[in-house]
Amino acid sequence: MRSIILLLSLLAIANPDGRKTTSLDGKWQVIVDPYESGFYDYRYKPSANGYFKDAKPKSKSDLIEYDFDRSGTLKVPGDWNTQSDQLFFYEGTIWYRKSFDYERRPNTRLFVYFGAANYFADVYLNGEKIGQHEGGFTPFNFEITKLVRDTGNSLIVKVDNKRRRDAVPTLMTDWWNYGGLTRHVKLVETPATFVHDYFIQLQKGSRNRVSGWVKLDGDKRSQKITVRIPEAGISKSFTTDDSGSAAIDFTADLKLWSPENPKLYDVAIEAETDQVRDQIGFRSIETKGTDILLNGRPIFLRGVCIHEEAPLRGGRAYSREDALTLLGWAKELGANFVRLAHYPHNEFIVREADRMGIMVWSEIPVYWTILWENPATFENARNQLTEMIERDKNRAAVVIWSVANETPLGDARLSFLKNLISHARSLDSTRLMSAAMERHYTDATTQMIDDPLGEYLDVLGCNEYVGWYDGLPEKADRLEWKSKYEKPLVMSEFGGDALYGHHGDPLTRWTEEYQENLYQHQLNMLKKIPFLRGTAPWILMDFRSPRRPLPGIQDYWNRKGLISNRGEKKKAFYVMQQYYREFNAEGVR
Ligand code: GCB
Repeated sequence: MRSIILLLSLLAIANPDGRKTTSLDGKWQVIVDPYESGFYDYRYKPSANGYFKDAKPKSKSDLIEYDFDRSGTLKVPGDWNTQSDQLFFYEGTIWYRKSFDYERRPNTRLFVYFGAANYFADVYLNGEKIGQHEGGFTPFNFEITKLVRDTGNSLIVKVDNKRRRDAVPTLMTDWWNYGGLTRHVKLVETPATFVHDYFIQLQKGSRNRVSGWVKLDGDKRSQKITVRIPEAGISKSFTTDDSGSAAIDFTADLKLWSPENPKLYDVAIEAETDQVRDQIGFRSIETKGTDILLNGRPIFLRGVCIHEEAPLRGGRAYSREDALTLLGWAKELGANFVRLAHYPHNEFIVREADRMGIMVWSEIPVYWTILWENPATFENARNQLTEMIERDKNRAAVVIWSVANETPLGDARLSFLKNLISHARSLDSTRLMSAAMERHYTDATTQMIDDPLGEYLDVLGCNEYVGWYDGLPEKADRLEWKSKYEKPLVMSEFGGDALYGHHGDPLTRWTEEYQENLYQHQLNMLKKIPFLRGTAPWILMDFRSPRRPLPGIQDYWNRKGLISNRGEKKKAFYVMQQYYREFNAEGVR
């Protein structure tokens, strides 16, 4: 069951007249349920009287074996693993309950919106199931207009983060499986017919033609709508058709968004029954031969990869403050680009990137060895791709959608990814498509990019660990890179682990000196690749990973950060910073 009504990005709604949002953040009562006995009966059949009923004994003889009121609490937003030592390694089900009163205004509709729940959510209001959602990193919502009561509502979410072979991501990843209601939860009250979604961007290849669409949802589908950009003197009206949609198309003289001038315009979408305001930047992004062109001019993506790991405190990042710290460090490094790995990050970081002038690569967790032949796995990946694009399609910062990371060659994988790429293009024809692909040695010193996926991408992405998993750092000096494709390459990962404060000679693993040396040799190699148009070292900050147990060094942290999880900069940070300083303001050497 997919959510039928899309409420867009909640951060878009700056206009409180027509819409009202109420936060459900804070403490929720929780029941930890490793056997899912609040969901299944002893025959492992779905139970009619599960915990979602939020029942209370009606008499002293009644048998009810749970009680939300007397159970513990967890903070929302927030992963459960870092809120309690007992839950640190927990993978399974936790039931969340929030009680609330709500007086809905007349002629309105009410939705409950979740920024993300990792991984699978079953949602109930007042004992009735209102929907379910799969995928841990994208928003979803359900309409509760008819079910909500003025007082005493019980909203219950069963969140299950058990890993599954057929899921996206699958069983094996190199990041922590933080479970829970990891992003904000809100009630959103809209007019009976409301602006359901819009796409307002420059048309591909143009720098002055805005085109897209607006969609209404509700009974009064056919309305006059006006798109206004006051600062640019734009006020254009359109009429939505019987299905509530209108195409929009107009020319405008706009200051274009770029890292040097991340200009955002106030944009208003005014229907007869609803109004939405957003801040939107306009820019073009294209490729020509091996160049990436931003607003028609070649640009080099001076990047860094980021996991959604909270700076300083650890756990899943979810806030604007987290985003400002991470992007602030990226800026200090000299970056004009971030790769948000390996799943869609929270909306704050994308919004802040828009404001700070940092280009974004955004991706879905089609990571390593997904079940390529399973139709349900494909549908799931496709849905996560849809939800990622739906949320962030109006952000100028986002220049690349990526569909996969280090996936193994094969026919089923190729057709899976081809289908994802064409789906993404059908939703958004304006951005560049990429993926971190496979590559191989044709001889001891030649790296060849010839993954058949390259044919379908605009930008080639490649992860390589020369000097870490692949030889010692000086191996990079001997390598030559070749590509079968006349397309730009972004080196989407490279690096090695170092524990901050651990010192030794440049050939001693885990030391800052080893990592520094590795970066020096890497950069010598990268500078020689003629079709290289971007770099995103792995990674900005250390992040938690169950695959990294080495005591005293890793302690379940992947230590490839240029910055430690406590915010300390390692020596390699300054090597990368120096390299980025060699570029001019437009990012070209
Ligand atoms: C990779 C993966 C990334 C890992 C990294 C590593 O190639 O894409 O998710 O964390 O290597 O540290 O091994």
